[in-house]
Amino acid sequence: MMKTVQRGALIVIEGVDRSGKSTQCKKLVESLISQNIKAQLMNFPDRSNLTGKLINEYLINSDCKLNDRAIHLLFSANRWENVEKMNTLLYGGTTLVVDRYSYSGIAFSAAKGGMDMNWLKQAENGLPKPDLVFLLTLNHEEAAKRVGFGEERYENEAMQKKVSNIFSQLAKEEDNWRVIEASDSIESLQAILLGHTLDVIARVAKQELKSL
Ligand code: DGP
Ligand code: NA
Ligand code: NA
Repeated sequence: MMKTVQRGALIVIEGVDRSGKSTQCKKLVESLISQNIKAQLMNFPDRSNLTGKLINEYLINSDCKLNDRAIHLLFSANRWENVEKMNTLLYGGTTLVVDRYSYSGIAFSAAKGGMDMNWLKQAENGLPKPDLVFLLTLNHEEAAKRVGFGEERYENEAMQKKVSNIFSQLAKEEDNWRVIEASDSIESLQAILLGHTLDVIARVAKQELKSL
């Protein structure tokens, strides 16, 4: 007899720093669990593993010098370190809500310049492909007002504006993306995200995961 796949959905939230991704990810997981849907939060970069510790040092210490391609590959390796865990959870029926993914990898590296887009995407090829990507958009002035902005390496206006433009470009090229204006209240944003997420969970339950 054929085994029926009943997998969870891979949901990613992307956006510039301080756009509210982490809050929305957390709330989305809580909302799903309260409806008896198996769900788990994942966060990239995952600062708890070996590559994550190096990445954390790079982000918090502006004196830390590291070649642009080397750090690009480290961020990518940090996602690869989690691939078995992701597949196990997804095929075990758990929906994953992921705070940043490969698209951050592409956007932040592309914003630095000097690296070919195809080269940047290559490191992500083969990772599980999201069933849905939310892009939270927020103008720089609002993001910069939010608590903690400016503490880490990339949190400056020039970088964030470039990243924001590259995300918008990716949203046009990639499928499964939803662009959401993030200046609304936490609750109204959450309602929109939850609605789309529930649709996708139902739609992909019996589909194979695709790869980037
Ligand atoms: P977060 O903890 O999600 O706020 O991410 C920390 C910072 O690292 C943030 O400025 C975004 C950036 N970042 C996230 N993923 C990647 C990546 O894959 N590559 C690069 N270069 N930067 C990333
Ligand atoms: Na950040
Ligand atoms: Na993250």
